[in-house]
Order: sequence, then structure tokens, then C-alpha cells
Amino acid sequence: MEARPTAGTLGATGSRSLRGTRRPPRRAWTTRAVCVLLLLALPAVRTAAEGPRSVRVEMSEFAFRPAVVRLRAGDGVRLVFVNRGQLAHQFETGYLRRVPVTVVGAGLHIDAPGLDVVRLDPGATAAVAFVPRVRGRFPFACTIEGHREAGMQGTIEVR
Ligand SMILES: [Cu+2]
Repeated sequence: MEARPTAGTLGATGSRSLRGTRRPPRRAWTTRAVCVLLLLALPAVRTAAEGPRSVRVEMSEFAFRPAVVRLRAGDGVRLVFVNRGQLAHQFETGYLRRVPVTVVGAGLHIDAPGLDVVRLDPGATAAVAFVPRVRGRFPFACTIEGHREAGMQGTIEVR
């Protein structure tokens, strides 16, 4: 019946070997963390080197100003949306559906693999940062019912 204490000892050995097997995942986690940090640091370095480029886009009833947002392919940009209207407005473009974006708003910081819609209450502000890659002209609009039809639309022009 001394198998029980022995089993305890074995248990300790077992946990030692468990620690052994845990080490590689920890290293993998560390490697992943370093990669994530590098990915986060690279755009920051790039921005610092080239100067932050912010483009302010105002929303109101019923227009975006400017209506044509000109961007350079490969240059990171921050679209800073400001809702100066009395109604909620939103920004939607197919161009950003599959582009990694960072959205920063009141107390928010979201990294997403793409963007459908940014909706702002009256007086609210949010920044959408991304790197435009595909050149061309792409429509955007406020897709709240009736707003696009009233004139709330524009074009992203990437050269
Ligand atoms: Cu609107």
C-alpha cells in the first residue's frame, strides 16, 4: 500500500515533466508576443518617420466635407471623422471591408481586419487609421436611410 506515496512522488515527477512540456509553448507565446509588438511598432516608426497624416472629414446634414478624400497608396493615413450635425451619421465604404484598420474613438481602440461602418452620434469624433494599397476611386456614403440620397456621399481617391 506504499504505492500511494510513490504515486505522489510520481505526481511530482509528472508535474516536472509537465513543466518541461510547457516551456516550448511559453517560448512560442513569447515569440508571438514579440511579433505582435514588432507589428505594432512598425507602423508607429513609419508614421514618426514620415509625419502623421490626418485627414479631417466632417459629417453634417447632409454632406461629407471634403466629399473627395485623396490618399496616396502605401502611405498610412488617419481619417478623422467629426459629426458636426444634429443627427447621427455614419461612414461606409467597400474599400475598407478587407483592409486592416485601427479605429480610435472616445475611450476606444479597435484593431480590426476590416471595417463595415463607423457610426457617430452628433458631436462625436472617431479616427480610422489604415494603409491604402489599392489605387482607384471608391465611393463612400452615409448609409443611414435617406442620407446618401440627400447628398451624403463622396469618393476616396487613391493614387
Ligand atoms: Cu448621415
